[in-house]
Amino acid sequence: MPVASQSPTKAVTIERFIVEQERLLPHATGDLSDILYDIALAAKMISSKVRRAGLSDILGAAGNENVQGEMQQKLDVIANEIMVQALEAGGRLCAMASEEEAEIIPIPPSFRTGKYVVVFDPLDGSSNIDVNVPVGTIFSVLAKRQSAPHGELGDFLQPGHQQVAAGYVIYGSSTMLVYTTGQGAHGFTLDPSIGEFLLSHPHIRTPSAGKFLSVNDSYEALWSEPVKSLMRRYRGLEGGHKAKNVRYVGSLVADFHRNLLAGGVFCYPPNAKSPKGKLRLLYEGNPMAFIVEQAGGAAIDGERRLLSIEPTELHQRAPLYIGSRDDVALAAEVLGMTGALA
Ligand code: P6P
Repeated sequence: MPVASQSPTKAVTIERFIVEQERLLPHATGDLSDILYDIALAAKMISSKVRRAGLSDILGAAGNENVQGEMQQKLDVIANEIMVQALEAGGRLCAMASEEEAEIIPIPPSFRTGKYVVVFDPLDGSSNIDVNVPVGTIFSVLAKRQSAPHGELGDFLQPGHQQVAAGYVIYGSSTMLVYTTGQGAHGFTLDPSIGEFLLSHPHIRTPSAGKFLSVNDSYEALWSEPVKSLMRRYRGLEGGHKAKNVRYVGSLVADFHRNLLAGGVFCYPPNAKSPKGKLRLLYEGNPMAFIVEQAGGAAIDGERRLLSIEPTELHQRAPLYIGSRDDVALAAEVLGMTGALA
């Protein structure tokens, strides 16, 4: 697909890019495009809050716990409200779901409903907020599957390969939005001087083998022997593999984004205390897996392709090995996975 020119005089806004992509799909109605516009607006609003967090006395915990039992940060609550308000009125959704809310979020009766659902983590890595480490927003869009007019839990419990769009925003040294609709993975950088996301990384391709390993090895004593062996191989201590540089921010979006662009593998293995690991499937693993596969990478849970998992719960967790294809293939081999990577 021809990608609009990258010359500075022909800056391509995310809105224009979305329209160009929509034109490639004859059956497209524009509903998905409208959802992506709304998410881009929410991203600008959250970015503005995050950029001023240290100045607006909104740092620190909100004083209550979320459904995950984690102390909610004030920005978690604000980001969640921004996402809900940006999406509920557009008439494109029949429901939403959020890491911050135990149950699905219905569309208020005053608004029309549509044929999609969106599930999101409004501010992933929020424990890093007070120390100015990059955080992010992650989202996944699915087509409604149940027949009822309003969204139901079943509309969300679909395997990740059913996603129609997925993306993330990283609030880092710059604010970037990366998304896919299945036509490649594309990155946009926010120019705060004009308030526009401009195409900066068209058709992202992740290196087949990466130089980075992202894992929290404080859990090493709790890992299985195959996982321990895999990490020794990534570190060049076993099997004659080239040692990778360990880079672990503790913020999925930051670790994933660096590895996506530079090549590498992010691992959150199961451990004796958390047999499914920590990361949530629907709004952390699946959206990242859709993006990485579109960029030529892979994502597994150690037993199967991540996007093939049939979810049974909204907030279910899944182990995650995601990034450069050859690095994930090594994980599949060492962990004894038999199915295809993708
Ligand atoms: P740990 C942040 O809380 C998060 O959900 C992800 O963004 C991050 O990758 C992970 O947890 C870090 O978890 O156990 O290494 O602190």
